[in-house]
This record gives sequence, C-alpha cells and structure tokens, in this order.
Amino acid sequence: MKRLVLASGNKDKIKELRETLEPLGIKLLSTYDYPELEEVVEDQETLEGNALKKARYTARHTNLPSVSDDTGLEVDALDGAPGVYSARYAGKEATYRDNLQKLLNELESVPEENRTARFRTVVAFVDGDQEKTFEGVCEGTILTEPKGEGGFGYDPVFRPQNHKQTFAELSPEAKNKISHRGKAIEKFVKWLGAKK
Ligand code: ITT
Repeated sequence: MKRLVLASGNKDKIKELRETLEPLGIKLLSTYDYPELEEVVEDQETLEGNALKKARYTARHTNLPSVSDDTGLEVDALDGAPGVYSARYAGKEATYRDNLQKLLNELESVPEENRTARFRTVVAFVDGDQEKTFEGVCEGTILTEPKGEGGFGYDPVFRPQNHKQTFAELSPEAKNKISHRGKAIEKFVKWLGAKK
C-alpha cells in the first residue's frame, strides 16, 4: 500500500481524506504519526504559497509524498478580504467566533445583493521534486446573522449559491459535495488515481 502524509492536525480533514484515499489503496498518515514535525507558520501572501510551504516541509522531513490545503473566504464588498488571512482576521489569537463577528461588523451597512463571497481552497501535493496544486471554489452570500450549529469557521454566515441553508445547516456529506475543499480534493484524487 502506498503512503501519503497529510500536513495537518485537523481531525476532520484527516478522516475525510482517509476515507477518500483508502479505496485507492493509499494509506494516509498525518502529523500525529510524526510528533517531531513543527507547526508550519502560514505567513505566505497566497493560499498556494501556504499550501506548498506546508507540503514541502512535511515531504522533506518524512521522505514521503505529502499533501496539504489552505482555505480563504473572499468577500467582494471587502475587496477580497479576509482571503489568505481568514484564520487570523480578528487578530493572531482570534477564535472562529471573533472572526465571524468582525466580518459581520465590517459588512453591517452592506445590502444583501452586495454580500457576495466565495470560499477558495488550494490543495498542494509535493513528492521530491514534483509539485502540483489543485483549486476548488464555492460561490455564495454572507448572511447578516449566524444560522446553524454544524461545520466550523465562517460556515454559519455562508449560504452557498442555489441553496437555502448555510454551510452550518447542511450535513457534513452535503457540504463536502459542493464545498471548495471537496472540489479541490476531488480534482487531486482524480489526478492521483490516473497517475498510479
Ligand atoms: P490546518 O491545520 O490544516 O492548517 P487551518 O485551521 O489553518 O488548518 P485552513 O487553513 O483550511 O484551516 O482555513 C483557514 C481559516 O478559514 C479557518 O481558520 C476557518 O476560519 C476558515 N475556513 C476554512 N475552511 C472553512 C470552511 O469549510 N468553512 C468555514 N470556514 C472555513
């Protein structure tokens, strides 16, 4: 069985990708299998830069092919912010709740028709000298107040296009089918399947 390391300690991401890769005969390891790995600082100016930085570091230290992802929320009325800074929009130690509240405050005077936004994910794969990235985008709208208990991050205020519910109101399976991350991973897995 081939092995691949996911450069993340996020248990939801690990579980989701493991279920997708197992049928392809690929064993997915994660940073939990390599406790000596240090946390990679996401200080690049693009999602691609951060995703590649994490996958390169992990590939170099494990000598195995590695994969990582970085995600940002781009709000049109805020000229694309918070974008690559989505995790620390309200400050370095900000919680999901702090970030979401800051977003709602910034958009307070913006009418519904101008609250368009999109989630963008870049998945990066690094194997020795080989590097490849895959992008997934999900268009939607930012609501004026949070709705739903599921998901994480900005999910309670993001309503994907052609849906009545927010990401936080959809089941994880329903979200994965249409989400930015789901689409990027789908492209990656297709490419990986064809490469074998
Ligand atoms: P890693 O350990 O894999 O680096 P992370 O917490 O840094 O995980 P991301 O880089 O994927 O997560 O995402 C950056 C921020 O964007 C994250 O803190 C959330 O606030 C938000 N975010 C990412 N994916 C999201 C999603 O599917 N729904 C809502 N918010 C999301």
